[in-house]
Amino acid sequence: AKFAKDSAATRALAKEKLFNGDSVVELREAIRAKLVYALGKTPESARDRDWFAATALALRDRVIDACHEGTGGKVPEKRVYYLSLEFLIGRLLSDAMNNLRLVETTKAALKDLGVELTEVEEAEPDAALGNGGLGRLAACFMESMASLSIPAIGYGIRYDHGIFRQSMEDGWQREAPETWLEEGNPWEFPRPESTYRIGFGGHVTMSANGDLIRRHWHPAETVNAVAYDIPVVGWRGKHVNQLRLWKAEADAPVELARFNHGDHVGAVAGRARAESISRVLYPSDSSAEGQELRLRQEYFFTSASLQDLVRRHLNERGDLRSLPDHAAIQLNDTHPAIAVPELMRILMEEHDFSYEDAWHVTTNTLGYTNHTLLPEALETWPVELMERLLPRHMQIIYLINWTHLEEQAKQGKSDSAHVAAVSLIDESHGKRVRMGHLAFHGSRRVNGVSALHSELLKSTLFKPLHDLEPEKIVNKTNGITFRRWLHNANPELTALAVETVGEGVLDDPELLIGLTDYADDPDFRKRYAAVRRAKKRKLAQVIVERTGISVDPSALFDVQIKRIHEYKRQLLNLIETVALYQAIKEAPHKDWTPRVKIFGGKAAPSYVQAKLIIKLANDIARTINDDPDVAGRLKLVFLPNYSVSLAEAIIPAADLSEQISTAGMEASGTGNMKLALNGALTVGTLDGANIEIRDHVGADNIFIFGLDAAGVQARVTEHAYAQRAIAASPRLAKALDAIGSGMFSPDERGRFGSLVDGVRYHDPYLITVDFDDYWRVQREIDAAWKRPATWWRAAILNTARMAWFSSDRSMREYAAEIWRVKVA
Ligand code: HBZ
Repeated sequence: AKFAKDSAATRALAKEKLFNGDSVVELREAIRAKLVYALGKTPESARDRDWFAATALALRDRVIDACHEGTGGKVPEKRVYYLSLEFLIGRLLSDAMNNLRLVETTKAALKDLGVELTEVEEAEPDAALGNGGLGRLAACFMESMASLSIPAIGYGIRYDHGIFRQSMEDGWQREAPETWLEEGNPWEFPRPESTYRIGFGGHVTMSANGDLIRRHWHPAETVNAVAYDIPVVGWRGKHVNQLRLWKAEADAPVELARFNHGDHVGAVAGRARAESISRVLYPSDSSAEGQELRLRQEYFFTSASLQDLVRRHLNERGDLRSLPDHAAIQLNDTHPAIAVPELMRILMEEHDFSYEDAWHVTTNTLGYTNHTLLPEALETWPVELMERLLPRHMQIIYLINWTHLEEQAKQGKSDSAHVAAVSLIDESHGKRVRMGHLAFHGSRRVNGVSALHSELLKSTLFKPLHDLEPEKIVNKTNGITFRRWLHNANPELTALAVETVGEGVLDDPELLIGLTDYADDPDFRKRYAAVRRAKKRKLAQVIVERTGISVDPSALFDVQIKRIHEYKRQLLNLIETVALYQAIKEAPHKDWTPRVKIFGGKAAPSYVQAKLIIKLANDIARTINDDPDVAGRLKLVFLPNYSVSLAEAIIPAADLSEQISTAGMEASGTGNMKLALNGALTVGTLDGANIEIRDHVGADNIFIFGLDAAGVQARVTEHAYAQRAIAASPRLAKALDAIGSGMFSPDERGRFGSLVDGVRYHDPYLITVDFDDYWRVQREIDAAWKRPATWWRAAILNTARMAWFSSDRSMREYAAEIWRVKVA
């Protein structure tokens, strides 16, 4: 390959030694070498995807250098193991470049090669190994732990197919498989030497050795778990952690006996069954999947991870009794809760621990984070399925439960109501293992993800267990990594912040508070608004490309982006849109505030109502976007295939952030934090972390409406609350009539009948009860938009006061109060 000429920019940058002595020329030649020698392409034939892979490989080398420089092979005092069935990490290139401080260098290096960095970034597929908030939280936490130099390994599954790709067909959601690994993954290192055998089924035998009775599990089936590592580089490249994802492989690729008998197809059939474990992410974020394959996934990755960390601990320390001193294992929801009996099994069966000693080690090593109170999302597994798939674990669960209930009896608490409430087994509809109770009981600390949510854990879901151990539940309010959600997603706003309060703000988000001094400065307001305007122009372009709808960047961009779920109340927003549409049509000459309502989010493929809500959004859009009576005042856009990278485009362009869940139902929310940090004003209920956001940004700079959690709890006990609310609100009644009678679905007038009837006669999410107050606050927002000085002041104060919601803060709190690991 011939050498490109150094551009002027390259010559300027080449003089600085930027990182690890890397100059533009060195990086450029490294990228070229990867393209030619690792990928076998020529610069002339390379596609953007090839340039992406070459760039990723060149940067990965630098991440590894940073890794070796940082830790220098030292054994850390204590490691955090974050077990999660989901890591929604998105694209990694801009993360890696930014944290290595190589953005400008990479841009110049690629420019010399005749390639645009933005095109290369766009060619990276999202690693979409998660559904929503829970998976994205795990990704933010991994980045923050690396940035804080907390030694950590994230453990999960290397799904071949992440969350499905969503498209719209006549306004209906269609799902297609996602194929992020199709062209390989340049970030990962396969580690076939770290392979573990995972057993399923079979039977348990006993043996006696003197007084000691031992039990041994003989699985009927084994599957291999093979490690794939993705390095996670922290801020300024000071520390690198690993995300270790497990791939399922058949124990023996072909059954030789069958193969030799000529049964060539049968010989590989078992392989498909084994490998199906890491094939696909379950696409539901709101109801526990009762399928056997799901339990297999949970046990598969939990067992592999525990075997791996036990082996590492033995290599480093020699004795498992000290595990709690050197390892903290965090369970991200109950998906890895099988860790409780699995760690017990490993200690008792493979390392001769007594039950008591094993219990001591287990309960001093595990921590459990709860993310939901919704009953349909709480995992329980039929005892019969557990006995068949994990017979030894079921025995251990019974043993743990027996010991637990004996302890209650000793304290004189053996009445049947109490026993039923604290037991690990639910016997009310067939016998089922309560995974939340199991995780609670097996952990040293249990945490909720916002102040309200943690209090509700104590007073509702875990009340009976909390009363027994009042110190166990702690609150750890969620956070977001500012590196991705401010610096990378909004470099323009970041540059303005740096210029205003200094470069230190990149390291210490608390310095954002310095922006408060400029909230009343008209010149600064103008610049802040100009950044937003530029982001809105870019988003408008994305919108027209993906939906064909053109929107006016000077309108108020009103954004609701999140999974589609009834409790998140996209339907409340849609009904208000219809009411507004009707109001505009009645008084077309009034001075309406121009709005663009932007929705994005996936519905679980089996969630009928959620999919109907998407269709309703698209049907309303079709009607109102073409109506000349409201032209320029109201538009509705449903952006398909909402993802991490789409969020990065939408969030900096949002003026208004819709956080309108029924109070008490959204555990925390994290999109609310991303939007407020980027200066969108929140319209929200007193739910989840919205309450804490209000406390930080100030009640004058957020729009709160509706019932609070106590109000909801009281109202649902009242008779016919929905009918009464509708009778009291002609506006609501009219909007519901329009939807129910087919105004937006002339091709099928009854399409939304069930949706509207659900609201009229049942309304478990209290849409009717909150509607009028929502309408009121929205009109207040219309008025606020017409006073730009106060609007932009409030927006600036949001950005200035959101520092506390950095996931660095969350991770420091976990480190100090749950994991007991030191942070430098
Ligand atoms: O976890 C979300 C909560 O709804 C949200 O309020 C919170 O901010 C976030 C992080 O703490 N929960 C989820 O995202 N849950 C899931 O994605 C999920 C996935 C598989 C399941 C159940 C839930 O089986």
